[in-house]
Amino acid sequence: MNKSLSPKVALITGITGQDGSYLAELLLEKGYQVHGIKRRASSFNTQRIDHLYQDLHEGEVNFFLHYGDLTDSTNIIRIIQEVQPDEIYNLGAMSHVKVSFDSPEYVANVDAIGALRILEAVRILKLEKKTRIYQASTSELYGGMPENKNEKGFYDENTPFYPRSPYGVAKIYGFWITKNYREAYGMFACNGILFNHESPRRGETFVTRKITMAAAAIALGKQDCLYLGNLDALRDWGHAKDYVKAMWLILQQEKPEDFVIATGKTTKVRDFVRMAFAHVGFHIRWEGEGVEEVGVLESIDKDLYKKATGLELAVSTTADRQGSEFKVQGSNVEHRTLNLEQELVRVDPRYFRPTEVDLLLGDPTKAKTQLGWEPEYDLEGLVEDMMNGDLLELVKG
Ligand code: NDP
Ligand code: GDR
Repeated sequence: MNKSLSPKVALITGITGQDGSYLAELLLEKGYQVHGIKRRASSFNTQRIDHLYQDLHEGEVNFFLHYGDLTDSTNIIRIIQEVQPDEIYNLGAMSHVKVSFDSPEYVANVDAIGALRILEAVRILKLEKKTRIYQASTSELYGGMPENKNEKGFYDENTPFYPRSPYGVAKIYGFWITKNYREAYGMFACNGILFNHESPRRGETFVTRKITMAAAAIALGKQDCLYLGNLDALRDWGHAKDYVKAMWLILQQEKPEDFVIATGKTTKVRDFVRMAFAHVGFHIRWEGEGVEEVGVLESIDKDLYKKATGLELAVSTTADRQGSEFKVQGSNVEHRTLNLEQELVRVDPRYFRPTEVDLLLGDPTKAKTQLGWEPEYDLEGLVEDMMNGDLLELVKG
């Protein structure tokens, strides 16, 4: 798009989050003027978008941040009035499923009524014909109910919902109110039903990032053990960079519709753990059952270790047989040893959820055929990207 002609204007809620930051980059690349809503916080919360910041005093600016909150309809209306967006991406949410059991009312306010506030602001401001709206819906709507899968064994656009957390229940309101405003007022309002997507920018308490950060720290001798909850949960994991492209495509269609975005493959948490550790040459063996289960360091491929970390792993005892101790050379911390047979992963029931979503597996056929959406990353590529990001942080640090 020629930037001297008037560019399309996008407003992103949740711009400081994982998806918001990648979407902002994508839209800026496409020549959009991008506005984002950020919350006031007592410490910095803009790390993911700091590289996009442009000084208002210097030249042409196409990236703007506004203070705001999805719980405050007055400020939502004011910002939308000021910005007059062509497209709104409502990504803002309390997005942690486990935490939603601790703050269910707040989640309802932000994730459910927040979506309504956006839709209603557009209607109040009579922007229904101008402004297209993307609502960040989720595979959590399905709740992983096995009986609801389609005949091929997937969850798709026609699968019934059965949410299993206050987060899922709040998001189901967001889904239906978006659909209702589309049908009632003819608004271009769409749901992307996105399955789990991750990246080096993923929040540190989601399971994939928790695993890659720990695998990197353990490999560098900076952490002893990783504590996890349900190792048998199955998730359909993609890369956030691919998924924000789908968000944009959904709003470029002729007709407003809802789309499932997924990879069509599912993997157990324990296998994600295995892949993350394998990246640094660590082979894990699982032992025991239930809360007693542990992931033990069985062997180390020192060449792979060096390739991933750039560091040597020297054996500090005679041979790398059972019980051998390794020294991580060049690692800038006091604690620097690793032992074969060391318990690298343990189960902590504190991370179990009162109701769990056991299995998620999405069918992206509609997105692939209608949107022409094709992900670039597979799971191996995702793990590699996340591990490299976390190793780099630690080696630098
Ligand atoms: P993140 O948790 O990384 O980001 C959430 C964003 O919402 C942050 O910018 C956060 O601000 C903001 N936010 C939280 N509360 C409020 C509030 N009260 N008012 C305004 N903004 C608020 O989530 P993701 O980027 O991973 O996900 C983006 C959206 O997509 C979310 O709605 C999520 O529920 C949904 N989703 C995510 C999937 C995934 O696998 N990542 C899958 C399917 C759906 P702050 O930085 O200040 O905390
Ligand atoms: P999820 O993501 O709940 O699917 O929601 P999360 O990474 O939190 O959990 C995935 C699975 O891993 C199991 N698990 C653990 N989870 C966390 N967070 N921490 C642990 O220590 C741990 N151990 C095992 C969980 O029980 C679960 O089964 C994400 C969020 O991004 C939502 O906002 C989004 O809507 C959905 O994905 C699709």
